[in-house]
Amino acid sequence: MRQQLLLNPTLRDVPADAEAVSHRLMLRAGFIRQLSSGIYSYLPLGLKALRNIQQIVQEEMDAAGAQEMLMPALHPSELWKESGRWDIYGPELMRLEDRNGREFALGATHEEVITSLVRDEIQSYKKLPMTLYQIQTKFRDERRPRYGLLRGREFLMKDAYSFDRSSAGLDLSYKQMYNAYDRIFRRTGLKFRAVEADSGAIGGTDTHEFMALADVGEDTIVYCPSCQYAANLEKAVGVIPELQMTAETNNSTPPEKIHTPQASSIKKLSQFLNVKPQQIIKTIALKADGAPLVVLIRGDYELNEIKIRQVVNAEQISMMTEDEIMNELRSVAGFIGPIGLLGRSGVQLIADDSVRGLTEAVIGANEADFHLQHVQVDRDLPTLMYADLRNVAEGDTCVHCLSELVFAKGIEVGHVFKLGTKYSHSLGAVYNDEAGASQDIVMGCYGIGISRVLAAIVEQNHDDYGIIWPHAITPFSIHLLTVKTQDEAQMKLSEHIYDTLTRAGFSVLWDDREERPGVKFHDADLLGFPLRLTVGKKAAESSIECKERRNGNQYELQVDNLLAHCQTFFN
Ligand code: 9G3
Repeated sequence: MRQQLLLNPTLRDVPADAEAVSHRLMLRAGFIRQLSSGIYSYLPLGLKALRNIQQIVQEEMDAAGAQEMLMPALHPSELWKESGRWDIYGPELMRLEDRNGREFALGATHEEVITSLVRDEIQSYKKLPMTLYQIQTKFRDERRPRYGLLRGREFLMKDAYSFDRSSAGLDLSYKQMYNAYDRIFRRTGLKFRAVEADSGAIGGTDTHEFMALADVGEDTIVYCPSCQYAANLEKAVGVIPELQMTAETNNSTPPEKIHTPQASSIKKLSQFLNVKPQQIIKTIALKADGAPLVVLIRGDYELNEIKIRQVVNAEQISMMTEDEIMNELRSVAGFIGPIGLLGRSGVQLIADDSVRGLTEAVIGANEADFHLQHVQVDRDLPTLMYADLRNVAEGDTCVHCLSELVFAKGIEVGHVFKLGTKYSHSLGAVYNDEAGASQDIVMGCYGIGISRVLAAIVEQNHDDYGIIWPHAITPFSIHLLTVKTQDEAQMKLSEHIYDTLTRAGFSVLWDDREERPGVKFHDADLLGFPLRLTVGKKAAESSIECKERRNGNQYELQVDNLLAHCQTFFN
């Protein structure tokens, strides 16, 4: 491709609201342009990179035995009403009416569509197992689209759905998709980890997220550097390190009330009493589906709402208001404590494991500006119920091998779920088994954010000068620069190189623009193709200059050795 023909508007500066480096670089390098908030056009270079990712996904999906198809983006509301999700999702589900006033949703995901299709088209057990997939535009009206392609309102997703006779069958399909995802992300060159995750609103049991490691990532993952354990913080478990008991523990001292004016936070209390947060027990007043729930946790840990929801089997968890604390607990916000609350009718009290066996602990006295100290949990709170309700924290160790856990930020680029019969049951997708009995089909669903993968790759592959494309994804393999386009020798040699490499199957972008050399070198670094070839003053000696974008290596090369060199460099 000759660059003077290419639509590739590079920029020196980008809008201030482009916070993520991948957003800035893809705008500056002329890969994408924003049409509206969270909605982007892919310019030719952006589309080439996107298509390369898509190609890897298709190859691995097909190799795993999945069949590609394409479903509509316009979904009749009836389907979403049948699954019950029309009312569950709020403004995030984009809705519109057709000319006859019929309601439609713009597809945010396709469980309803695919399950209704399988319901109508598959009846016999002989057709199972089957995995179908598509690569299609999804619409989700995010409240805060941000970071360019990382969180858009219209994005490209590969979504696959598996259909099995039994949960044992689903386990095999799930494993096959999981392994295909591992191959896909390895081929893209992404640094990633598959982590145990929470299935969230979609329901189902097992689920794993594939996280690309990046500081801009909105998820926190926890992994063990020694064994395979890895989980989203939402779900991660860890071993609490043994406390070095500083305070002597004379078991005789009963809980003693102490005046702690305005010490309503852990920090203030810890400073006022000169005790470590590990010795303070936080008492947090919640509402679980409306019912009062009091949770205890050690002062240096944070509550994990998803774990609480699962332990008490509640849908909604919220903080009690100050009034509710006063009226329903007859206590004072910031000074709530378990002693005196226990046994109060209707108040469920549960403690995180971090509270077990604490001695010389400090708790709220259920009175403004007062706390109790010298609390021995086993002595003073003998009937406490315990559960894992906390976010694991730095310093916790691996439950499998006791190595210290590592925390990292991640971008969710893939997500695999075991759905079970949630959709097949609500939509009536059944199959007839050998005995002719009707059985619910067992489903799994598997997503990859194709456009998000593109941005994640840029997040992990750039330097101060621009993008550094992995060979498997780069829009062009070679960037050929002619320093003086008026110089006949340089143009002739450039043409020869372009033809030779193109015929040999390399994708070459030839910068034949009437631009100063500096501009060409700058743009080549910004666009980030793996190998830059420069035809300059040594053209007469059939010598060109090569520069490898990733490691910066620069060297001269005789044109006769160029083809062999490229074959070595790219293989
Ligand atoms: C919606 C809207 C947003 C959504 C969903 C539905 C996320 C929704 C979860 C999934 C589950 C899997 C198939 C591919 C892999 C992920 N956000 N999810 O269901 F209506 Cl507005 O999409 N779907």
